[in-house]
Amino acid sequence: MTNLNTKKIPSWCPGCYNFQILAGVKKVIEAKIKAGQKKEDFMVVSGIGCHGKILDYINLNGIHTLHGRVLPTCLGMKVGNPNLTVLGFSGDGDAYAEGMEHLIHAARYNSDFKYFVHNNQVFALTVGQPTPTTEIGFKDKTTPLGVKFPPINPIKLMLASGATFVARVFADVGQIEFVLKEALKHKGFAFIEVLQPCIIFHKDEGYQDKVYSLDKVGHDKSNFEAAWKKAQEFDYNAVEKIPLGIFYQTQKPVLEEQFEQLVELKKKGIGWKNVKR
Ligand SMILES: Cc1ncc(C[n+]2csc(CCOP(=O)(O)OP(=O)(O)O)c2C)c(N)n1
Repeated sequence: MTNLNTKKIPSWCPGCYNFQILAGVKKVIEAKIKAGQKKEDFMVVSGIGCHGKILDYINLNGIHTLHGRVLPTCLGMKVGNPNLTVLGFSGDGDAYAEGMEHLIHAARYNSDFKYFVHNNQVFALTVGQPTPTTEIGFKDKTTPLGVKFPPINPIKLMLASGATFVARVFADVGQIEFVLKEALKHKGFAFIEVLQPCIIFHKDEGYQDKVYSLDKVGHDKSNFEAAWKKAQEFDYNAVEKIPLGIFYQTQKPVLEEQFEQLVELKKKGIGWKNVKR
């Protein structure tokens, strides 16, 4: 894992689960590069927040974009050069609050890029305010009376929006490796939620003791109804058991294959200069 390192010293808290996500992503990309892909084939987009620093610590091209705007930036990259492997990284604030409208449309458009949401159930960089996936009753200085509204369920939201790859993993190197490898094999938009408990601003919910693998219970990821049922087992509020793995995977037309110009661009290589308009 040497050539993807940067000289930046991580400013994440010691023990932050973001380190696990970073390590898993680097391992997979490093292997792809060893197998012949070029470093220049990859692009990383990150939002604003603790998660967003991932681009500082991984030596690949990319954009540390505006808060909530990871998805349109990824889409722009794919439309500009469909040959790129684009990986987007958001926090739950970035993805489900300010960036929410993009999320629904990203699932609908099915552009061929991969999207990780580091869900720590708080706006961590701004010191722990509640996000749309924070549990009822959570208190902080901005919400002294406690959160009153039920959290959204992003897995259900993505299933309902037509996403073709919907997964949830825990922030563990091995799980990140597994899911990224699968997502890269998938043709289309891949939504990957990562449970990434914030060790400073959110109480420890003991998620690690409550998770189980969908694979091990014979979940059929091609079955939408089964995925919908599994998605309801954890509502980000009361925690009893948390299914992890790929909830749903299907094949639908990919955005880049639906425009003649993009198909041509993909064949010819990089840049609009190659396309007759
Ligand atoms: C347009 C805009 N709105 C709000 C902010 C303030 N802001 C900076 S970081 C942040 C919190 C990010 O939280 P999240 O996306 O959950 O990421 P985390 O820090 O938890 O990884 C916010 C609200 C901003 N920088 N830009």
